[in-house]
Amino acid sequence: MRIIRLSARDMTEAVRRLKQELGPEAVILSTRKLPEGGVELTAALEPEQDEGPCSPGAGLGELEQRIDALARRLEGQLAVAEALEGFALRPEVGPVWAALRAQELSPVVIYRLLEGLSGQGLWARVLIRLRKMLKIHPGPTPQGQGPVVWALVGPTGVGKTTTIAKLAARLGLSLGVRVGMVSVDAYRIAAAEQLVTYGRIMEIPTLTASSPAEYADVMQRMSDRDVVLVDTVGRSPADPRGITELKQILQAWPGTTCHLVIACPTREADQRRIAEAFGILSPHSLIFTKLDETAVFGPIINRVVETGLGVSFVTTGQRVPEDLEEADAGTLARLMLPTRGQQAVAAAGSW
Ligand SMILES: Nc1nc2c(ncn2[C@@H]2O[C@H](COP(=O)(O)OP(=O)(O)O)[C@@H](O)[C@H]2O)c(=O)[nH]1
Ligand SMILES: [Mg+2]
Repeated sequence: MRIIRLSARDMTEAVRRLKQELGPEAVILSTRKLPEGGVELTAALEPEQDEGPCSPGAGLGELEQRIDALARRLEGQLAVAEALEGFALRPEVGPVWAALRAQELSPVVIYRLLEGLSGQGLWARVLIRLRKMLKIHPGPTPQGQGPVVWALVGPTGVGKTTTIAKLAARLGLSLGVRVGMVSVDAYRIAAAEQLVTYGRIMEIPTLTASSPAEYADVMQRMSDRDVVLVDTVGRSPADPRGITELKQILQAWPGTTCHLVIACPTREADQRRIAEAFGILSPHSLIFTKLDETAVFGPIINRVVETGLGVSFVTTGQRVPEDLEEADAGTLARLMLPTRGQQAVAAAGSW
């Protein structure tokens, strides 16, 4: 039996609060007037009616079921909240909201894109806002005093090595920039071979390092270069220790700037985890790869908004050096419009 005692201004309020707290089954044991004014009420409840979801009586299976049910309810409520947000805007905004959601732009971003908009020409105005939101970061350009150092970091298999080869070819072979390449790899020296091979084919000096001291030494030897591109062995975002180790190596040359490589087809929640995990390397820009492998581009702007970083490059295929582009806000913004949005903008003449 559970006993509770509560005081209130008068009896009506005391009974209302008792029902609220213990439900209709509570039994009033006694009441008394308090000397300082108001009443005090003592009530009791039988234990079986008192059992909360986590009481020792509930079996594990039952608990799991209750948690599942709760999770489902929460998910449902979130979906409703999301929809309400959309409809709270103007009705003509609904289809635009839905189309942007299909591109997996986050509700927060969509809300910012559509806030205050109504009437005709919605897509054209959304395009303008998207373009403004899409921050762009310039690529590596020679500064004259010592090399500009770009280290590409990110999970395995996203295209870091390939992107470095494309960049090196673009800068070194087409623009005549003195390029050097460094492969940083604390464990698997074999992974450096891919870059060394590219270096040999393009006749670009390529060195490897697997400790802070080696990295500092190697960078010293690159001091006559305009741009040094640093390849890193991928780290799983689930392995913060590996990322910290990488940070220790890259810190040995303070001029190193990190640039986070994310594969565009990676799902939204995983991309967010990746950006968080690699955040300890304080990246300066974002590079999105494999744009050719997906038709969903919203996560690009989600990352820009969440991280506050600009996009420097995007890659659109496996060919070295062709499939690399400097990021452009207009082009990226248009990618995020669905076909009918693009048609609407084109028809309005504001393409
Ligand atoms: N479709 C497509 N494949 C790419 C692109 N960039 C890289 N790849 C491929 O992705 C795979 C892994 O690339 P790699 O550079 O070794 O990734 P790393 O582990 O991050 O260095 C290779 O097969 C590349 O050819 C791209 O933009 N599009
Ligand atoms: Mg690699």
